[in-house]
Amino acid sequence: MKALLFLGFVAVVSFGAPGYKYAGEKVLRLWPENEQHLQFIRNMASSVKVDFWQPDSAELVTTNRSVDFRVDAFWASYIRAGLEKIELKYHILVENVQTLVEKQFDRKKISSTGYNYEKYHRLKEINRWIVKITAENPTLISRFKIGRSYEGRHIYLLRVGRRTGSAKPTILLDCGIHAREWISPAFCQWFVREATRNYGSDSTMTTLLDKLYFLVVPVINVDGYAYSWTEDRFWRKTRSRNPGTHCIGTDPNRNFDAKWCSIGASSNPCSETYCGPRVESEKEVQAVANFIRRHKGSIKAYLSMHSYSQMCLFPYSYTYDLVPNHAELNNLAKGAIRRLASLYGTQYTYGPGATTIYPAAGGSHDWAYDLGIKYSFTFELRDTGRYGFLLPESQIKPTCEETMLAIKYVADYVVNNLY
Ligand code: 0X9
Ligand code: ZN
Ligand code: ZN
Repeated sequence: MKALLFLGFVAVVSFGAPGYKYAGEKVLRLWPENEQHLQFIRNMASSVKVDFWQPDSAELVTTNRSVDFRVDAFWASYIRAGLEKIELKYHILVENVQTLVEKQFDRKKISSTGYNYEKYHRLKEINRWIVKITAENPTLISRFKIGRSYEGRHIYLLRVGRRTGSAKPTILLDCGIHAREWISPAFCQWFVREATRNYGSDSTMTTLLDKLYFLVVPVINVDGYAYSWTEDRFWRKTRSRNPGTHCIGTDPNRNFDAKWCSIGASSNPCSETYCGPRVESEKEVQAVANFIRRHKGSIKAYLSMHSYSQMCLFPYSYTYDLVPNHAELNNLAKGAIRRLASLYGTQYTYGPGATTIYPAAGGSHDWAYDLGIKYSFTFELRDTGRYGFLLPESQIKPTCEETMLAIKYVADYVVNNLY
Protein backbone atom coordinates (compact mmCIF):
# COMPACT_ATOMS: atom_id res chain seq x y z
CA MET A 1 0.00 0.00 0.00
CA LYS A 2 2.77 2.36 0.93
CA ALA A 3 4.57 1.53 -2.32
CA LEU A 4 1.41 2.27 -4.29
CA LEU A 5 0.94 5.64 -2.68
CA PHE A 6 4.56 6.45 -3.35
CA LEU A 7 4.23 5.54 -7.03
CA GLY A 8 1.19 7.73 -7.33
CA PHE A 9 3.14 10.64 -5.95
CA VAL A 10 6.03 10.17 -8.37
CA ALA A 11 3.63 10.02 -11.30
CA VAL A 12 2.07 13.36 -10.39
CA VAL A 13 5.43 15.06 -9.96
CA SER A 14 6.82 13.74 -13.21
CA PHE A 15 3.96 15.31 -15.16
CA GLY A 16 5.16 18.72 -14.08
CA ALA A 17 2.32 19.20 -11.63
CA PRO A 18 2.97 20.81 -8.26
CA GLY A 19 2.91 17.60 -6.22
CA TYR A 20 0.86 17.59 -3.02
CA LYS A 21 2.72 20.47 -1.40
CA TYR A 22 -0.37 22.53 -0.72
CA ALA A 23 -2.75 19.78 0.36
CA GLY A 24 -5.16 21.06 3.00
CA GLU A 25 -3.64 24.52 3.07
CA LYS A 26 -6.05 27.39 3.54
CA VAL A 27 -6.16 31.10 2.89
CA LEU A 28 -7.67 33.07 5.75
CA ARG A 29 -8.83 36.67 5.86
CA LEU A 30 -8.73 38.46 9.21
CA TRP A 31 -10.27 41.78 10.23
CA PRO A 32 -8.11 43.10 13.08
CA GLU A 33 -9.85 45.80 15.09
CA ASN A 34 -7.60 46.55 18.03
CA GLU A 35 -4.07 46.34 19.41
CA GLN A 36 -4.66 42.87 20.87
CA HIS A 37 -5.63 41.62 17.44
CA LEU A 38 -2.52 43.14 15.86
CA GLN A 39 -0.37 41.59 18.56
CA PHE A 40 -1.94 38.21 17.87
CA ILE A 41 -1.10 38.50 14.17
CA ARG A 42 2.48 39.55 14.89
CA ASN A 43 2.95 36.65 17.30
CA MET A 44 1.47 34.29 14.78
CA ALA A 45 3.81 35.58 12.06
CA SER A 46 6.88 35.02 14.19
CA SER A 47 5.96 31.58 15.51
CA VAL A 48 4.04 29.85 12.71
CA LYS A 49 4.90 29.45 9.04
CA VAL A 50 2.30 31.74 7.47
CA ASP A 51 2.57 33.25 3.99
CA PHE A 52 1.17 36.77 3.92
CA TRP A 53 -0.71 37.58 0.72
CA GLN A 54 -2.13 41.00 1.42
CA PRO A 55 -0.37 42.92 2.86
CA ASP A 56 2.88 41.16 2.01
CA SER A 57 4.31 40.93 5.50
CA ALA A 58 3.34 41.17 9.16
CA GLU A 59 5.13 44.52 9.49
CA LEU A 60 2.49 46.12 7.25
CA VAL A 61 -0.56 44.90 9.20
CA THR A 62 -2.83 47.62 10.62
CA THR A 63 -6.38 47.93 11.85
CA ASN A 64 -8.92 49.20 9.28
CA ARG A 65 -7.72 46.80 6.60
CA SER A 66 -8.01 43.05 6.18
CA VAL A 67 -5.15 40.57 6.24
CA ASP A 68 -4.98 37.57 3.88
CA PHE A 69 -2.54 34.74 4.50
CA ARG A 70 -1.92 31.12 3.59
CA VAL A 71 -1.30 28.49 6.25
CA ASP A 72 -1.34 24.70 6.47
CA ALA A 73 -4.29 22.72 7.80
CA PHE A 74 -2.75 21.98 11.18
CA TRP A 75 -1.92 25.57 12.02
CA ALA A 76 -5.16 26.81 10.51
CA SER A 77 -7.24 24.99 13.09
CA TYR A 78 -4.92 26.08 15.88
CA ILE A 79 -5.05 29.71 14.72
CA ARG A 80 -8.82 29.64 14.35
CA ALA A 81 -9.20 28.57 17.95
CA GLY A 82 -7.07 31.55 18.95
CA LEU A 83 -9.01 33.93 16.72
CA GLU A 84 -12.29 32.89 18.29
CA LYS A 85 -10.90 33.35 21.78
CA ILE A 86 -9.90 36.97 21.16
CA GLU A 87 -12.92 37.63 18.92
CA LEU A 88 -10.90 38.51 15.87
CA LYS A 89 -13.28 38.32 12.90
CA TYR A 90 -12.15 36.10 10.04
CA HIS A 91 -13.33 33.99 7.17
CA ILE A 92 -11.83 31.34 4.95
CA LEU A 93 -11.04 32.59 1.46
CA VAL A 94 -9.66 29.31 0.14
CA GLU A 95 -10.58 25.96 1.71
CA ASN A 96 -7.96 23.92 -0.09
CA VAL A 97 -5.10 25.67 -1.85
CA GLN A 98 -4.04 22.41 -3.53
CA THR A 99 -7.21 22.22 -5.61
CA LEU A 100 -6.73 25.70 -7.04
CA VAL A 101 -3.02 25.27 -7.65
CA GLU A 102 -3.58 22.06 -9.61
CA LYS A 103 -5.95 23.79 -12.00
CA GLN A 104 -3.23 26.22 -13.05
CA PHE A 105 -0.73 23.46 -13.72
CA ASP A 106 -3.07 21.76 -16.13
CA ARG A 107 -0.83 20.64 -18.98
CA LYS A 108 -3.47 20.58 -21.74
CA LYS A 109 -2.10 23.81 -23.15
CA ILE A 110 -0.82 22.98 -26.58
CA SER A 111 -3.20 24.45 -29.08
CA SER A 112 -3.14 24.01 -32.83
CA THR A 113 -4.47 27.51 -33.34
CA GLY A 114 -1.38 29.07 -31.82
CA TYR A 115 -0.45 30.60 -28.51
CA ASN A 116 -3.16 30.42 -25.90
CA TYR A 117 -3.43 33.82 -24.24
CA GLU A 118 -6.03 32.51 -21.82
CA LYS A 119 -3.58 30.23 -20.04
CA TYR A 120 -0.67 30.89 -17.72
CA HIS A 121 2.65 29.95 -19.28
CA ARG A 122 6.02 28.84 -18.06
CA LEU A 123 8.98 31.11 -18.65
CA LYS A 124 10.33 28.87 -21.43
CA GLU A 125 7.04 29.18 -23.31
CA ILE A 126 6.91 32.93 -22.76
CA ASN A 127 10.43 33.25 -24.15
CA ARG A 128 9.49 31.19 -27.18
CA TRP A 129 6.43 33.41 -27.61
CA ILE A 130 8.65 36.52 -27.44
CA VAL A 131 10.72 35.24 -30.37
CA LYS A 132 7.67 34.21 -32.35
CA ILE A 133 5.57 37.35 -31.96
CA THR A 134 8.58 39.48 -32.88
CA ALA A 135 9.22 37.43 -36.03
CA GLU A 136 5.55 37.62 -37.01
CA ASN A 137 5.39 41.41 -36.64
CA PRO A 138 8.67 42.72 -37.99
CA THR A 139 7.33 46.21 -38.69
CA LEU A 140 5.80 46.67 -35.25
CA ILE A 141 7.94 44.74 -32.76
CA SER A 142 11.65 44.66 -31.96
CA ARG A 143 13.15 42.45 -29.28
CA PHE A 144 15.92 43.55 -26.93
CA LYS A 145 17.80 41.93 -24.08
CA ILE A 146 18.17 44.32 -21.18
CA GLY A 147 20.20 42.14 -18.86
CA ARG A 148 20.55 38.84 -17.14
CA SER A 149 19.09 37.63 -13.88
CA TYR A 150 20.95 36.34 -10.83
CA GLU A 151 20.70 32.80 -12.21
CA GLY A 152 21.75 33.95 -15.66
CA ARG A 153 18.43 34.09 -17.51
CA HIS A 154 17.88 36.79 -20.13
CA ILE A 155 15.43 39.59 -19.39
CA TYR A 156 13.66 40.61 -22.58
CA LEU A 157 12.03 43.84 -23.65
CA LEU A 158 9.72 44.24 -26.61
CA ARG A 159 9.50 47.60 -28.32
CA VAL A 160 6.04 47.85 -29.82
CA GLY A 161 5.11 50.64 -32.23
CA ARG A 162 5.45 51.68 -35.84
CA ARG A 163 9.13 52.00 -36.58
CA THR A 164 9.93 55.52 -37.71
CA GLY A 165 13.70 55.60 -37.55
CA SER A 166 13.61 58.59 -35.23
CA ALA A 167 12.99 58.78 -31.51
CA LYS A 168 9.38 58.72 -30.33
CA PRO A 169 7.88 59.30 -26.91
CA THR A 170 7.75 56.05 -25.03
CA ILE A 171 5.69 54.29 -22.38
CA LEU A 172 7.36 51.59 -20.33
CA LEU A 173 5.10 48.75 -19.22
CA ASP A 174 6.56 46.07 -17.00
CA CYS A 175 5.19 42.82 -15.64
CA GLY A 176 6.30 40.07 -13.33
CA ILE A 177 8.31 42.00 -10.74
CA HIS A 178 6.74 39.64 -8.20
CA ALA A 179 6.93 36.00 -9.18
CA ARG A 180 3.62 34.65 -7.91
CA GLU A 181 1.48 37.37 -9.51
CA TRP A 182 0.92 35.31 -12.65
CA ILE A 183 -1.82 37.50 -14.12
CA SER A 184 0.77 40.23 -14.60
CA PRO A 185 2.97 38.52 -17.27
CA ALA A 186 -0.25 37.21 -18.81
CA PHE A 187 -1.37 40.82 -19.20
CA CYS A 188 1.87 41.96 -20.84
CA GLN A 189 1.49 39.19 -23.40
CA TRP A 190 -2.14 40.11 -23.98
CA PHE A 191 -1.16 43.73 -24.43
CA VAL A 192 1.42 42.96 -27.12
CA ARG A 193 -1.00 40.70 -28.96
CA GLU A 194 -3.82 43.26 -28.87
CA ALA A 195 -1.51 46.05 -29.96
CA THR A 196 -0.32 44.16 -33.04
CA ARG A 197 -3.73 42.70 -33.85
CA ASN A 198 -5.54 46.02 -33.64
CA TYR A 199 -3.00 48.16 -35.42
CA GLY A 200 -4.71 49.44 -38.53
CA SER A 201 -8.24 48.60 -37.39
CA ASP A 202 -8.74 50.13 -33.93
CA SER A 203 -8.24 53.86 -34.32
CA THR A 204 -7.02 54.52 -30.76
CA MET A 205 -4.44 51.76 -30.92
CA THR A 206 -3.32 52.80 -34.39
CA THR A 207 -2.77 56.38 -33.27
CA LEU A 208 -0.91 55.24 -30.17
CA LEU A 209 1.42 52.94 -32.09
CA ASP A 210 2.05 55.64 -34.69
CA LYS A 211 2.84 58.32 -32.15
CA LEU A 212 4.74 56.37 -29.53
CA TYR A 213 6.55 53.22 -28.55
CA PHE A 214 5.48 50.87 -25.82
CA LEU A 215 8.41 49.16 -24.18
CA VAL A 216 7.08 45.96 -22.68
CA VAL A 217 9.03 43.81 -20.24
CA PRO A 218 6.89 40.64 -20.03
CA VAL A 219 8.74 39.19 -17.01
CA ILE A 220 11.27 41.12 -14.93
CA ASN A 221 11.81 38.63 -12.12
CA VAL A 222 12.56 35.70 -14.42
CA ASP A 223 14.24 33.50 -11.79
CA GLY A 224 11.41 33.95 -9.35
CA TYR A 225 8.80 33.31 -12.02
CA ALA A 226 10.49 30.08 -13.13
CA TYR A 227 10.76 29.03 -9.48
CA SER A 228 7.05 29.70 -8.92
CA TRP A 229 6.35 27.08 -11.60
CA THR A 230 8.77 24.42 -10.46
CA GLU A 231 9.19 24.72 -6.70
CA ASP A 232 6.93 27.15 -4.91
CA ARG A 233 3.79 28.61 -6.45
CA PHE A 234 3.84 31.41 -3.85
CA TRP A 235 7.38 32.66 -4.36
CA ARG A 236 7.53 36.47 -4.52
CA LYS A 237 11.14 37.64 -4.39
CA THR A 238 14.20 37.20 -6.58
CA ARG A 239 16.35 34.08 -6.11
CA SER A 240 19.62 35.69 -5.02
CA ARG A 241 21.55 34.11 -2.15
CA ASN A 242 21.97 36.03 1.08
CA PRO A 243 25.22 35.42 2.95
CA GLY A 244 24.86 34.17 6.50
CA THR A 245 21.34 32.80 6.12
CA HIS A 246 19.45 30.10 4.28
CA CYS A 247 16.73 32.59 3.38
CA ILE A 248 16.79 33.41 -0.30
CA GLY A 249 15.80 36.42 -2.35
CA THR A 250 15.15 40.16 -2.19
CA ASP A 251 11.86 41.91 -2.88
CA PRO A 252 12.64 43.68 -6.17
CA ASN A 253 9.94 46.23 -5.44
CA ARG A 254 11.81 47.29 -2.30
CA ASN A 255 15.20 47.40 -4.00
CA PHE A 256 14.91 50.58 -6.08
CA ASP A 257 16.64 53.80 -5.11
CA ALA A 258 13.62 55.53 -3.60
CA LYS A 259 14.16 56.24 0.12
CA TRP A 260 15.44 52.67 0.12
CA CYS A 261 14.54 50.51 3.09
CA SER A 262 13.21 53.39 5.16
CA ILE A 263 9.58 52.35 5.54
CA GLY A 264 7.38 49.34 4.72
CA ALA A 265 10.41 47.23 3.90
CA SER A 266 12.46 44.82 5.96
CA SER A 267 16.21 44.51 6.45
CA ASN A 268 15.71 40.85 7.36
CA PRO A 269 16.64 38.55 4.45
CA CYS A 270 13.97 36.10 5.59
CA SER A 271 11.19 38.65 5.13
CA GLU A 272 9.01 38.72 2.00
CA THR A 273 9.67 42.45 1.81
CA TYR A 274 13.46 42.27 2.25
CA CYS A 275 14.96 45.40 0.69
CA GLY A 276 18.23 43.67 -0.19
CA PRO A 277 21.79 44.27 1.05
CA ARG A 278 22.03 47.59 -0.82
CA VAL A 279 20.18 49.75 -3.35
CA GLU A 280 19.86 47.96 -6.71
CA SER A 281 21.61 44.88 -5.37
CA GLU A 282 19.39 42.76 -7.61
CA LYS A 283 20.53 42.22 -11.18
CA GLU A 284 16.93 42.30 -12.39
CA VAL A 285 16.40 45.71 -10.76
CA GLN A 286 19.70 46.98 -12.21
CA ALA A 287 18.65 45.83 -15.67
CA VAL A 288 15.38 47.76 -15.61
CA ALA A 289 16.78 50.80 -13.78
CA ASN A 290 19.78 51.08 -16.11
CA PHE A 291 17.56 50.80 -19.15
CA ILE A 292 15.21 53.50 -17.86
CA ARG A 293 18.10 55.80 -16.94
CA ARG A 294 19.59 55.44 -20.43
CA HIS A 295 16.26 56.27 -22.09
CA LYS A 296 14.79 58.65 -19.59
CA GLY A 297 14.60 61.48 -22.12
CA SER A 298 12.00 59.61 -24.15
CA ILE A 299 10.15 57.66 -21.44
CA LYS A 300 7.02 59.68 -20.63
CA ALA A 301 5.12 57.13 -18.56
CA TYR A 302 5.97 54.14 -16.40
CA LEU A 303 3.34 51.47 -15.74
CA SER A 304 4.04 48.50 -13.49
CA MET A 305 1.66 45.56 -13.30
CA HIS A 306 1.05 43.59 -10.11
CA SER A 307 -1.72 41.67 -8.41
CA TYR A 308 -3.92 41.49 -6.44
CA SER A 309 -6.27 44.15 -4.93
CA GLN A 310 -7.80 46.02 -7.90
CA MET A 311 -6.03 49.30 -7.39
CA CYS A 312 -4.50 52.02 -9.47
CA LEU A 313 -1.63 53.47 -7.44
CA PHE A 314 0.69 56.37 -8.06
CA PRO A 315 3.50 58.05 -6.06
CA TYR A 316 4.35 58.40 -3.39
CA SER A 317 4.59 55.16 -1.51
CA TYR A 318 7.69 56.07 0.52
CA THR A 319 6.05 59.11 2.10
CA TYR A 320 2.60 60.51 2.77
CA ASP A 321 3.62 63.71 0.99
CA LEU A 322 1.71 64.36 -2.19
CA VAL A 323 3.54 64.68 -5.51
CA PRO A 324 3.52 68.07 -7.30
CA ASN A 325 1.11 66.82 -9.99
CA HIS A 326 -1.08 64.93 -7.52
CA ALA A 327 -4.32 66.40 -8.81
CA GLU A 328 -3.43 65.43 -12.37
CA LEU A 329 -2.44 61.86 -11.46
CA ASN A 330 -5.52 61.50 -9.31
CA ASN A 331 -7.77 62.54 -12.19
CA LEU A 332 -5.94 60.32 -14.61
CA ALA A 333 -6.25 57.32 -12.27
CA LYS A 334 -9.92 58.08 -11.73
CA GLY A 335 -10.55 58.23 -15.47
CA ALA A 336 -8.60 55.03 -16.07
CA ILE A 337 -10.50 53.00 -13.50
CA ARG A 338 -13.82 54.38 -14.73
CA ARG A 339 -12.95 53.13 -18.22
CA LEU A 340 -11.86 49.81 -16.77
CA ALA A 341 -15.14 49.40 -14.89
CA SER A 342 -17.19 50.23 -17.99
CA LEU A 343 -16.61 46.74 -19.41
CA TYR A 344 -17.54 44.33 -16.60
CA GLY A 345 -18.15 46.62 -13.64
CA THR A 346 -14.90 45.67 -11.91
CA GLN A 347 -14.35 48.14 -9.09
CA TYR A 348 -10.89 49.59 -8.49
CA THR A 349 -9.71 51.99 -5.83
CA TYR A 350 -7.04 54.54 -6.62
CA GLY A 351 -4.70 57.04 -5.01
CA PRO A 352 -1.16 57.45 -3.74
CA GLY A 353 0.44 54.14 -2.76
CA ALA A 354 1.16 55.19 0.83
CA THR A 355 -2.47 55.80 1.74
CA THR A 356 -4.23 53.50 -0.71
CA ILE A 357 -2.33 50.25 -0.11
CA TYR A 358 0.44 50.86 2.44
CA PRO A 359 3.61 52.91 2.83
CA ALA A 360 6.55 51.13 1.23
CA ALA A 361 9.92 52.50 0.15
CA GLY A 362 12.18 51.25 -2.62
CA GLY A 363 9.39 50.67 -5.12
CA SER A 364 9.75 51.18 -8.85
CA HIS A 365 7.00 53.74 -9.38
CA ASP A 366 8.43 56.16 -6.80
CA TRP A 367 11.90 55.77 -8.26
CA ALA A 368 10.71 56.33 -11.83
CA TYR A 369 8.72 59.37 -10.72
CA ASP A 370 11.67 60.97 -8.94
CA LEU A 371 13.79 60.33 -12.03
CA GLY A 372 11.42 62.66 -13.86
CA ILE A 373 8.79 60.32 -15.32
CA LYS A 374 5.75 62.17 -14.11
CA TYR A 375 3.13 59.65 -15.24
CA SER A 376 4.03 56.73 -13.05
CA PHE A 377 1.56 54.06 -11.93
CA THR A 378 1.32 50.66 -10.32
CA PHE A 379 -1.73 48.56 -11.19
CA GLU A 380 -2.86 45.85 -8.83
CA LEU A 381 -5.01 43.63 -11.05
CA ARG A 382 -7.82 41.21 -10.11
CA ASP A 383 -9.10 40.05 -7.77
CA THR A 384 -9.77 41.32 -4.24
CA GLY A 385 -8.94 38.03 -2.55
CA ARG A 386 -11.47 35.42 -3.59
CA TYR A 387 -8.63 33.66 -5.43
CA GLY A 388 -5.80 36.14 -4.91
CA PHE A 389 -2.63 34.93 -6.62
CA LEU A 390 -4.52 31.84 -7.78
CA LEU A 391 -6.77 33.81 -10.12
CA PRO A 392 -8.34 31.15 -12.37
CA GLU A 393 -7.38 31.06 -16.02
CA SER A 394 -11.01 31.73 -16.92
CA GLN A 395 -10.45 35.27 -15.60
CA ILE A 396 -7.40 36.01 -17.73
CA LYS A 397 -9.49 37.22 -20.67
CA PRO A 398 -11.87 39.54 -18.82
CA THR A 399 -9.05 40.86 -16.63
CA CYS A 400 -6.85 41.64 -19.62
CA GLU A 401 -9.69 43.13 -21.65
CA GLU A 402 -10.70 45.56 -18.94
CA THR A 403 -7.10 46.41 -18.11
CA MET A 404 -6.42 47.19 -21.79
CA LEU A 405 -9.02 49.95 -21.55
CA ALA A 406 -7.26 51.53 -18.56
CA ILE A 407 -3.82 51.33 -20.17
CA LYS A 408 -5.09 52.77 -23.45
CA TYR A 409 -6.78 55.56 -21.50
CA VAL A 410 -3.54 56.49 -19.77
CA ALA A 411 -1.51 56.19 -22.98
CA ASP A 412 -3.99 58.40 -24.83
CA TYR A 413 -3.68 61.03 -22.12
CA VAL A 414 0.10 60.88 -22.27
CA VAL A 415 0.13 61.30 -26.05
CA ASN A 416 -1.99 64.42 -25.66
CA ASN A 417 0.06 65.80 -22.80
CA LEU A 418 3.65 65.30 -23.90
CA TYR A 419 6.36 67.03 -21.93
O1 0X9 B 1 4.02 45.81 -2.15
C1 0X9 B 1 4.20 45.96 -3.37
O2 0X9 B 1 5.30 45.95 -3.89
C2 0X9 B 1 2.99 46.16 -4.28
N1 0X9 B 1 1.92 45.31 -3.86
S1 0X9 B 1 2.03 43.70 -4.10
O3 0X9 B 1 0.94 43.07 -3.42
N2 0X9 B 1 1.85 43.38 -5.64
O4 0X9 B 1 3.31 43.24 -3.68
C3 0X9 B 1 2.55 47.60 -4.19
C4 0X9 B 1 3.55 48.55 -4.74
C5 0X9 B 1 3.18 49.96 -4.56
N3 0X9 B 1 4.23 50.80 -5.01
C6 0X9 B 1 5.34 51.10 -4.28
N4 0X9 B 1 5.50 50.66 -3.08
N5 0X9 B 1 6.23 51.86 -4.83
ZN1 ZN C 1 1.97 27.39 -21.35
ZN1 ZN D 1 3.46 42.71 -6.67
